[in-house]
Amino acid sequence: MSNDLSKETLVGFWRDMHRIRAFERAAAYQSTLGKIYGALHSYEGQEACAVGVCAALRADDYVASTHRGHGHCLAKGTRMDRMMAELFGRENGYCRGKGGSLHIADFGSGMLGANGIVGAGYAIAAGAALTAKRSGSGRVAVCFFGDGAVTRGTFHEVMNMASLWKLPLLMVCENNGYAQYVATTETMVFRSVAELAANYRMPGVHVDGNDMRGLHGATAEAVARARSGEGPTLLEFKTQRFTGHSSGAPQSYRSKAEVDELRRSRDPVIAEIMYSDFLAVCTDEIVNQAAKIRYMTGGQARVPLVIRSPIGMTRGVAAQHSQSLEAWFAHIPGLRVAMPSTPADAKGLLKTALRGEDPVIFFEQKLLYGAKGPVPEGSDHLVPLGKAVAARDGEDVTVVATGLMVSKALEAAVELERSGISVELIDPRTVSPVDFETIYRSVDKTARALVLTEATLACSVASEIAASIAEHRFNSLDGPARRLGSPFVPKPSTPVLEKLAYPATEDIVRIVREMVPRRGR
Ligand SMILES: Cc1ncc(C[n+]2csc(CCOP(=O)(O)OP(=O)(O)O)c2C)c(N)n1
Ligand SMILES: [Mg+2]
Repeated sequence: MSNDLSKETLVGFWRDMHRIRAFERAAAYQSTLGKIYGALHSYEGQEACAVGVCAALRADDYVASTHRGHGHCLAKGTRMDRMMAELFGRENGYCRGKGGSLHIADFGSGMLGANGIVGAGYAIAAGAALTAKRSGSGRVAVCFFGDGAVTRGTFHEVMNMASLWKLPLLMVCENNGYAQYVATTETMVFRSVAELAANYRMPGVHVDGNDMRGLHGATAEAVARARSGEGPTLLEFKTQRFTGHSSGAPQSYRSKAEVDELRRSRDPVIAEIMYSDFLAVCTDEIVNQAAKIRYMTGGQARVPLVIRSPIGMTRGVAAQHSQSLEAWFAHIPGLRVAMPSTPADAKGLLKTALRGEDPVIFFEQKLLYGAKGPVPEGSDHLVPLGKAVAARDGEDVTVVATGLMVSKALEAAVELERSGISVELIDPRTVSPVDFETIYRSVDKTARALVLTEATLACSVASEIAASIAEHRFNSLDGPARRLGSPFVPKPSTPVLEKLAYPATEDIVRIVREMVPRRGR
């Protein structure tokens, strides 16, 4: 252990910790002024971990970080000004303003990136460690992760392979006791993360994350071990975060009474996957298990599972928190996929889903959480899955839209009405199954179809609907069925680019005008 750190070294560590804290305070201030757009996850309170670990590394060693990554970046040697520029969405930021706080990466200083997906760093760091080992560069890789990330399957997969292959890898758990709004004592059966190392035949070391000498010394030992080819080490630092989970996040987000009520009223399993983007980490369970078990067992087993998941755009949360991935699941036989656009439909579809016996993915567009509208009282309000509704009657063109796109289409319809174009708006309400009959009936009447989606247009449900209209209603159509969706780019974090990354009301108006002949208009 390097308990013999000099006074100069310790003062240097102290200074580095204060730099991180000053950065976090400045960023938080700019965020309250509205100058920083996306969410920030402050590292305040945990500074000793990043500083103590990174001080034991070489400049060319690798670090894979987390959503709470500012401290890791600064401790690894990134520049404050370019980091702040990234937070401001500027061209001179480390990721040219496209990644924002959650994705800061600077390969030049070995920083492989913060990441919006919890536990994503495991495979990235293990890959870097494998590269280091194969190339004989002598580099080591550090993977920072929180206690909440330990229950992800990839943790265990990487622990196994890293030990088996003796990778030069440091697995560094910053255990602050919480995963977002949940105490991890409620989600983990084990009381110490470090103790897991024994099962994977590697050293596991538990150190107080405020004990700079101890954590720096433990890291230095692990680094020496990794460089000499002896393989990985698991380090656990007991630490604390001083702020809420992220900027503006409440520190207690729901009451005990609410949780008790949820348990009491639970019938089938309700799960909530926060942000549909994260469905990617449990796709096997959904796609290969839940969706298929009824079929594969010849009907012996049912999976009455409803997965609620917020989907689509909201402000400034970028590429890993804004996607509309409904097409992934609409593609899978055995799953039903609902996408309500009104409060009444949200209630009616959810009740139907909960009463059913098969898995339903229930996508809730984030910006619609604030939507207002009448909601029928009582428990009998059921909306069948697979039954579309005409959100507006019209004569000249059929517009098909789900989720947030319904409100955009309604805005466009009002605008078009002023120039004498009458829009019929069909909301399928579920994208699997799709109520094609209702859509076809409308197209038979209007002879024109425009299908909207918030998702990337390529391979979208909108493409499927437009293709079906073209195939089955060729003789009814006056022109090709048109589509409008998001461009084929990951969602950016800056407001200027974000605006361009989604279909807008003006786009709907423009395309409908192109489709409907001028006649008497
Ligand atoms: C795969 C995935 N699931 C859920 C989330 C939402 N989320 C963001 S941070 C977080 C908590 C993570 O807790 P922990 O790993 O302990 O890190 P801490 O925030 O405490 O630093 C969660 C659940 C996410 N970003 N990615
Ligand atoms: Mg935590």
